[in-house]
Amino acid sequence: MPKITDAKVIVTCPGRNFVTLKITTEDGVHGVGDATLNGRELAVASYLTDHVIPTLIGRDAHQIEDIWQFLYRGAYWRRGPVTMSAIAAVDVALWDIKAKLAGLPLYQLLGGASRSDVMVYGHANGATIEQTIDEAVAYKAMGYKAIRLQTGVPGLPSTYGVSKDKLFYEPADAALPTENVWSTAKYLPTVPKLFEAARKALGDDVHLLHDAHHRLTPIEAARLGKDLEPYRPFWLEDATPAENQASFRLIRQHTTTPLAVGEVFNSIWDAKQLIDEQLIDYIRTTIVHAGGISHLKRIAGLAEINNVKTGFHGATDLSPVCMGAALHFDLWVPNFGIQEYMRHTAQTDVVFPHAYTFKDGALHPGEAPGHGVDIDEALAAKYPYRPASLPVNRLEDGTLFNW
Ligand code: GCO
Ligand code: MG
Repeated sequence: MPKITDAKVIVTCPGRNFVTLKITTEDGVHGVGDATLNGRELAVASYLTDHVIPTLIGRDAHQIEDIWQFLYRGAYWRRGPVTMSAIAAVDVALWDIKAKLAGLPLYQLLGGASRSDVMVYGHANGATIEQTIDEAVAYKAMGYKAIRLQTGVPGLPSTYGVSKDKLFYEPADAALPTENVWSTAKYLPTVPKLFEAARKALGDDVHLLHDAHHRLTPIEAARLGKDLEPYRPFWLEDATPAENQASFRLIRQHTTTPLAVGEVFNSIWDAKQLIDEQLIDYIRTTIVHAGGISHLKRIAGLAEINNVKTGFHGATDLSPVCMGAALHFDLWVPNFGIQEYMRHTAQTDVVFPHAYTFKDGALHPGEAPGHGVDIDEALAAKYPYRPASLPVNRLEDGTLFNW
């Protein structure tokens, strides 16, 4: 058996913080898993170092399922983003090892390729509708077949999704949370205007997406969904906070705009009602925050029998390790929908050498054995952890709201 002899957590900040678990077997084969939880990185690092790693040493690296069950059931305290990110890191590192030992790219172990490559969506954004459309035109010229549109809201000093840098978006912008201001009344009329302008400029042969980032009530989300229908959006994301899954019944009754939810979910239980009742069209759970490949297989299976497709979260705060693992999953999963792709900075890309490549609006995970992503430890050590927090959001009268 390939016995686990070493495991360690590497925290690095090549432009932003990433937490990586590296597991090594007695034959010297190693696997890596992403454990990054934006704004709460050190909590997962400690969970792994203090509570998980000591239990891994000496185990058979091939027993992925048994180790997953041990970490999930064995903790007694089930679920939660910290626990599930830690479990995901172990799970992905072990799948990486198994595929390397088999001499196969990971997607072959999952069941082989179901498609030639993985359609991704990029992020066009700007302070005004005109700037956002210019960006979207540039994305189309880069070959993207699907583009997310976010724009500044007149009367609000800053808005979720509008970045300082092009190609990257980094909301964790200060050591302590910065404060944003929000007005749903100002936002709601802006988005249909953005989509109208986008269809005019981009035509019909491109998918357009939008993220409401948990800011609407169900009836407001229903209104927005209806208003966007003439422009045939690919999806409206996180229309309303999803702790109360039944909220989506109301949205569903009123609009045919497809709905996507799940980047903050960490287990199948967060999505069960949404999927069972076919209240959503795309499930956005990630490999890193929802228990790894082993658990996402279960979520995707439930989704498949309910006509829900995958549309995994792929923001810059998920490391290239997560992206690599997600791409193998996407290439295999029968009910694939789309993959989010926010590019990493060049600095991040060199710390995490990777086999995946972008071409014609799609990514391919490559043919390297394992998931094809590694970490350059010497380079990683040059970028020490820097505290960074996600912003908070207040209404114009000061009431704390959803960011
Ligand atoms: C997305 C997400 C991100 C999150 C970020 C938080 O759709 O990509 O909403 O932009 O805000 O991942 O850490
Ligand atoms: Mg989102």
